Amino acid sequence: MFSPKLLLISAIAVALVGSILAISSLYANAQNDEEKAVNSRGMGYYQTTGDVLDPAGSSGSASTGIEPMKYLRTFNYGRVSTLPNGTTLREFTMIADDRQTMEISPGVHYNVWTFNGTIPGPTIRATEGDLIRIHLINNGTHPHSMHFHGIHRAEMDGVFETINPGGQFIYEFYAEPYGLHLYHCHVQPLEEHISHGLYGVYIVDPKTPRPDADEMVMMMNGYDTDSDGENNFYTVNGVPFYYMHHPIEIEKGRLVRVYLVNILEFDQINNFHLHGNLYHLYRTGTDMEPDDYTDMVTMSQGERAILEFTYQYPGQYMFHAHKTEFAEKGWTGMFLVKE
Ligand SMILES: [Cu+2]
Repeated sequence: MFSPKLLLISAIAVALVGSILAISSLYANAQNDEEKAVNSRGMGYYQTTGDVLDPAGSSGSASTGIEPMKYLRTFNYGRVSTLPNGTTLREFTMIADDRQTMEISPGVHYNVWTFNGTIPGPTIRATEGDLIRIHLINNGTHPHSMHFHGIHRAEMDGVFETINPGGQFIYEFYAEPYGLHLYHCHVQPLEEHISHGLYGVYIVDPKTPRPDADEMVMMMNGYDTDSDGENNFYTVNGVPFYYMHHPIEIEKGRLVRVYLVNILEFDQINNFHLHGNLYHLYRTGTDMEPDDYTDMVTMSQGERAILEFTYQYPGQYMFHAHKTEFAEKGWTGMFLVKE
């Protein structure tokens, strides 16, 4: 039904169309690369993340209870007064709740368990030797507690005295030693109480303060949104990919100090890799001499470290878990170094 001549003409036509398509697709790719290069928010890196949430084009967070940019540099020093013996008293009210549902990632609603309505809970900060008084109120439907890392009496450890719904408890202890610590609920099953969000950072400053720096807190966590004992999302400071959409602005030549804590449930390890730079690493922050000068630190649950670095060159630098699965499921962010 087709003549050989007609077949030849068709073949040439197909080849021509093919070449045009190939050339235009090359042009489109070049354009895309150009767009990516000028896109200050680095979007487009995650176009093929499969069943993992793809945040490109989304706002990054619709939550009110999880505000990574606000959380990053907010330190709570408590209600301060001075005791007759001269000791500084810092009082904090902490309200545990487990009834809220929050959008932890665009379109993903999850039953969050919170201290003071946020994930992570407020960063508590004091100076070595201060007396800390925590008023815990349990507004939830499960028993909860607060277990602080650091040195304190056994009855202040938050393990045996679980606070029932509607109950209250006062924890009191001295801030020691200086360093980077954390707090979390310690009620069984522990993995349930931690994975739902009952944790926060606790910083004890040395009496002689550390050098001036742009200070920030980073809590590495995850969410098991389908309750199968494995995380579906990984984040730093509560929202997957948040700092890819909202890079953390820092100044060239200025010392940056990151208080980095790992609370990740279910997975054995987590880590932090910095691009284009190395940092001085102070494990647990309990010594003023660094333990390492590196761009990689790996931590198990409960481990923490202070990271100090200064960028010499302006531009965008990623930081992320050097565990590809975590990075691709949300644990990726960006520093924007400005002149
Ligand atoms: Cu709890």
